[in-house]
Amino acid sequence: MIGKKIYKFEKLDSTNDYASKIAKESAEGTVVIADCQSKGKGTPGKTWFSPEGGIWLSVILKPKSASCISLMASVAVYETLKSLKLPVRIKWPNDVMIKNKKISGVLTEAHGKNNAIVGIGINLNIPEFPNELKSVATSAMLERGKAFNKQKVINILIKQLEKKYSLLKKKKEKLLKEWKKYANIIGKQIKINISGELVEGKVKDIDDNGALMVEMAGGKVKKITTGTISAEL
Ligand code: BT5
Repeated sequence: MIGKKIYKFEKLDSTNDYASKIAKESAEGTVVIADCQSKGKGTPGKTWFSPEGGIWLSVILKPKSASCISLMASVAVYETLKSLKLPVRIKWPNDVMIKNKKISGVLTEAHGKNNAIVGIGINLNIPEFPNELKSVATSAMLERGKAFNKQKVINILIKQLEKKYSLLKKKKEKLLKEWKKYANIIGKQIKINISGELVEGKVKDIDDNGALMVEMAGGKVKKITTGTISAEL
C-alpha cells in the first residue's frame, strides 16, 4: 500500500537517493518526502530546482517489470492537478505541463533487482523561478495566484498513485488509454530531438512499454524510447 510508511524530512540531497538507500529493507509503497532538496535530480546530467513550497517525494515500488512506471506516475500527477482545476496536459514521456511550461516531472530509477524508485516533483507553492527556468517552468501558485494546502495535495497524490499503480498491474491497457487521452498526441505531427538529432514525423501510437511510434516522411514507423519533443505541429 502506497504511503503506509512515510519518511518526512526538512531537507535531503535528493529523495530518490535517500529512497534507494533504504529500498532493500523497506516495504513496497514506502514514501520519502522532503520540504526541500539540495541536489534534486532530473534525468541523467540534469538538476531539479527544489525549494520549499514544492512537493518532492519518492515512492519505493517493487514491480515485476519497470515498464510504464513513470507513465503511471504521470497519470497520477495529472489526475491530482486536474482535481485542483489546473489546466494540465501530459507531455511525452512523463512531464506534466500547463501550456508550454512544466509544472511536474517524474524520474524513475531502477535499484537492485526489483526495486523501482519513482521520484515525483510538483511545483506547488513556488512564487518565483530563477531566470534560467522562467520560460520553461511554472507552479500551481503562479498559475492561480494563491497558495494550496500542501498536505491535502500530497494526500490526493498518494491516493492517485495507489489507484494508478493497481491499474497498471491489473488493466494496463486502461492506463495506457488514459495516458493517450491526457497527452493528446496521437495523430499529431511532431519534431523530436533524439540525442541532438532532430526527427520529424506523425505520432501513430504509443506501444505497451510507453515508446512513441512515429511515422517518418517515407512511411516507415520508428519506435522512439527517449528524446525531447520540441514542437507539436
Ligand atoms: C525531470 O527531469 O523532469 C524529473 C524531475 C524529477 C524530480 C523529482 S523531485 C523528487 C525526486 N527526487 C529527485 O532528486 N528527483 C525527483 P528532466 O526531464 O531531465 O527535466 C530537468 C529539466 O527541467 C532541467 O534541466 C531544467 O531545464 C528543468 N527544471 C529544473 N527544475 C525544474 C522545476 N522545478 N520545474 C520545472 N522545470 C524544471
